[in-house]
Amino acid sequence: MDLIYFSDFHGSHAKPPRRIDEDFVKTQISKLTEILDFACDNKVEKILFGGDFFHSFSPAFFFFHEVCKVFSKYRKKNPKLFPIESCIGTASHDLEGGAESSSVFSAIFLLETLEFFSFSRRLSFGDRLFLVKLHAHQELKEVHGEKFNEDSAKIYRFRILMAHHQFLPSGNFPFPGTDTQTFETFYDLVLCSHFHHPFEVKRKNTTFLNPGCLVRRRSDETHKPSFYVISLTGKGLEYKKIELKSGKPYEEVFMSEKDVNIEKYKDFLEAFKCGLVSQDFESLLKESMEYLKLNDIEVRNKILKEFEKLSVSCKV
Ligand SMILES: [Mn+2]
Repeated sequence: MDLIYFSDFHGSHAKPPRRIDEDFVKTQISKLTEILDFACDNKVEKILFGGDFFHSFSPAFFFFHEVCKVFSKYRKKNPKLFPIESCIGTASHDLEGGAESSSVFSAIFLLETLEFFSFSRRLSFGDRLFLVKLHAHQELKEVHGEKFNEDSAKIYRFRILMAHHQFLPSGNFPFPGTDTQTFETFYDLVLCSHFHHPFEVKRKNTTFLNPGCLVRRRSDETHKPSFYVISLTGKGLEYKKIELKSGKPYEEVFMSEKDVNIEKYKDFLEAFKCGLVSQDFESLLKESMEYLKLNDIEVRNKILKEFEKLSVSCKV
């Protein structure tokens, strides 16, 4: 049984400021179709999507329509791939504005009605797979309630948690979240999203996978757009990361680094502000800049300067 996992599509009609695509909508649609083509050509049984399908509360109607056209086409081609199993992540972004008033939320329910997405809390595939979803803004403790007792562990061969949650690869990265090293889990696999940078972490019997965002919107998102193929076989659980053929090299996607300005780091700084408690800022910054492959002294100084302002408001 093969599954596909991808996340953080962040679809939008509007091109992010630093992207240089001629046609950003086309770029995004091509990534969706590449994944769906792969699924059709490789006997994939289910597609799992980690959340953040749209980027904002209000996707433009024409963009929404483009997405529906793609899904309709592939549903005809391979009905078994639908609905796509999804976390409501739509997002951390979309739900923050208030679910009731959000047109994205309405759009998502429309998509669900059309059977493109399923947001059910959990599902099982025979005795092979038990999948639990942690939607955005659900507390981790809610899935702790899903722990397997010995009996259910005997029934289901594979246990997967798909979570639109800020799982982080290590304890010292200055973003707020849950360290994969400290999260007790009974799952074979935790499919992560929300944090847009890819990682693979193995802890005891659990593997944490994050393919990163499928569409790169911010210029610190330097990875190649990828998805995972997860195979559940008689031998066990295997996974493979596949880079999208349509994913262009970083330099062809974003404006050159010469155009760097402090605007680019606004989110980064905000994240810093939230993540800081009492850690040593200088070393955190150094580590983070290395992680984000930033080595521009001028940018570093600008961040430090900005931080001085921020530190006034975030001292605990
Ligand atoms: Mn996201």
